Amino acid sequence: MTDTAYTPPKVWTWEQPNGGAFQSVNRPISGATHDAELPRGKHPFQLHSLATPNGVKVTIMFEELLAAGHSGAEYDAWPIHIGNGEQFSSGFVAVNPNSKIPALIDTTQSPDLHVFESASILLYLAERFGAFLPQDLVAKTQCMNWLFWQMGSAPYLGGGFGHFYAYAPFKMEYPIDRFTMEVKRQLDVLDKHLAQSQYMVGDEYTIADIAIWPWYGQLVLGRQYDAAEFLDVTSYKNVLRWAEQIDARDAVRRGRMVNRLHGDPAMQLHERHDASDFDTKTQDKVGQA
Ligand SMILES: N[C@@H](CCC(=O)N[C@@H](CS)C(=O)NCC(=O)O)C(=O)O
Repeated sequence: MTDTAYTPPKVWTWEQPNGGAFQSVNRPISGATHDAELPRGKHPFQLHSLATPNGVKVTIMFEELLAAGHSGAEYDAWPIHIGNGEQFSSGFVAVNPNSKIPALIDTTQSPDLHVFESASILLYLAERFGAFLPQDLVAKTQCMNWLFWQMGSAPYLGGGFGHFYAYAPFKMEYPIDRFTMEVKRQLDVLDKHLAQSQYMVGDEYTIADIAIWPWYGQLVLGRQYDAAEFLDVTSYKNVLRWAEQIDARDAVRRGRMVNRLHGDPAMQLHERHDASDFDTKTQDKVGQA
């Protein structure tokens, strides 16, 4: 593959490998590639995920629910190694036919209820526990506006900017320019909104914050794509203020640790089955044992 003008053929065909960080994983077809059941723990909720921004939304939500006293939100969190194609196991595909983390099973429903798409999971849990979702029609609608904004916007950040800036086989000016412009516009949207508002919906911390922070909050905190300087993230002062405020929450720190398989060993809790795991089962401690 070269960085020259491309004339598409009449009909596209899949020619492996096509380069990039996910070339061994991505395919143009859906469905299971192999038979494997998902593991199952003892808690009401079984989460199959990874500590990417989409995964972290859900682990933050669970940790926030538990911190707020919703003991019915106890969960087992199992890692899905997406680089090894575990999202294409028969067990995972049965829960999420789209083969993307996060995927959740509510075992308290009969039969088991499968929930996929991170916003659907956040909304499901918020309604189930009556938490982090405003009751009032106006505030709830504002919360939904920003929740859906995140779901529509983040693919430009992750699949667009992040892919071409960090994961593509070589740097290409056109897509990097195109998606940088869009991501900076999105950051400006957030910055103007957060100049007027403590959280995404007034002074109430909601699932809109929980959805947006793992992507845009962590971006301005310099944790995404090694792109903080390139995007001049510190110029978005209101986003930074909001990002630091949410980053300081204990439940957010715990949520970031769950199903994390890379980075600082003290921040990696590969599986989460109990609140005590944060003290005893992080990789720095497991490594010492
Ligand atoms: N819209 C989905 C996106 C989920 C998603 O893209 N998950 C990625 C990790 S962040 C994944 O599982 N990728 C594996 C793959 O593409 O095969 C959601 O919000 O849940």
